[in-house]
Amino acid sequence: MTQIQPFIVRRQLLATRMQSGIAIIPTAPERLRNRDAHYPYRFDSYFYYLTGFREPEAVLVIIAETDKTPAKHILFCREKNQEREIWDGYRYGPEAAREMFGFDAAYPISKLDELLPQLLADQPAIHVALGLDPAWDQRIVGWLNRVREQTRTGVTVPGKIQDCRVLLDEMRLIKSTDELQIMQRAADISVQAHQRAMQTTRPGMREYEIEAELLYTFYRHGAQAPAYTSIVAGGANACVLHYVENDAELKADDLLLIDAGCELDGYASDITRTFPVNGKFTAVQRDVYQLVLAAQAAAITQVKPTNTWNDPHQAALRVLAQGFIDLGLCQGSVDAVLESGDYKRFYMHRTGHWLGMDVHDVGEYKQKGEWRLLQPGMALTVEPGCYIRPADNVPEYLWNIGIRIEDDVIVTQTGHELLTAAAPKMVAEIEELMQ
Ligand SMILES: [Mn+2]
Repeated sequence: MTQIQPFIVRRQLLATRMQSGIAIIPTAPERLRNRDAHYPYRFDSYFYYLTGFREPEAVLVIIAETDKTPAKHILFCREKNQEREIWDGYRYGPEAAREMFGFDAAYPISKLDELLPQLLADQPAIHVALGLDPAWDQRIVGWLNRVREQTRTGVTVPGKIQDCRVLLDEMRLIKSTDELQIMQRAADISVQAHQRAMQTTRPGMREYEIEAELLYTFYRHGAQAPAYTSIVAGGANACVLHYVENDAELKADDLLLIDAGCELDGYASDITRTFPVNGKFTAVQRDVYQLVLAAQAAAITQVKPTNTWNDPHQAALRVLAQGFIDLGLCQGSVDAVLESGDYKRFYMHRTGHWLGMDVHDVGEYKQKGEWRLLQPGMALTVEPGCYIRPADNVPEYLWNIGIRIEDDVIVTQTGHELLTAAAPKMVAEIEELMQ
């Protein structure tokens, strides 16, 4: 059983930051894959962040304290049901859920439409994620109208609707120690998966065989799912940024790019490694690889408080632009290449993203129009790359080389810490592991 205290503390913090009113936060719905078969269930990140509760069909209600009443945390969840539990498995039911997850009250989810209008009445503000799900929006509007129908009895309708994600995104952006511990464990599993992929890869195998090794390692170590669809891209496929077919044959002289990470207890990891299918870099492959590696090192150095979100990206860009000039891919000075954006033919994405419960995690990248400062507890990826598609003025010996190197980085008081440092990325390390 997960420690429940951190979830209670987060609910208390949200209630304080709301200042007044009521927050309504549902978990994710179950989704059909085909006919009556469902996709594997994944709770909503906001809901889980505040509850630790993993069952579907649940709604969290938080009421901020007033002069007269303390703050209140309420859960709506599925009732105990002997018949359904035989088919679908254990469910807590309101009574046990209230006790186990530290709520002030819990009710059956079937009571939602009856109780919500009562809870909404006389609240000054309602905090919800509007626009996330049209059906859910409709339900909220319905409850508000139910309150409005009763105004002649003296109740008032919430006068303000606020997006609770604004507060929650800022909370989620700064990871606590217990969150970072889970993220480290997720990263450790993904590191092992990448090591196993390197050790297993041989010319003639199919990309999906390597994907199977990744998934095997994730599940074997207790991860609940891949955090996103794994990219296993040999040769030219590596130049397709979101390649997910994963069915081509691996050729001896090609590179293999793997972008894969597991999700553990609600938290994502996200690693990319690129290595030669036959275990030995050619001279050309090594030159481009060392360039991306140098760009990554320059970017990681910039991850520290007092620097902005954009500084690692700028550092990577400078190294890559110089490298593209040296390789004959771009012409002119570094400044000219950066200015014109000519580098985008070979590096068209940014150098990272926030990482957390969602692989592309929540949190604003700019504040009042300026790149925001990095702060201790932020988690991000650093993932420069180089993708050389066949083109007229590109030397043919460089065609179809696609390389990305990605690590998960935490901002600390003094600088940064890598969660994924143990995944081999030096040329000598990779070649030795693959021998
Ligand atoms: Mn990433």
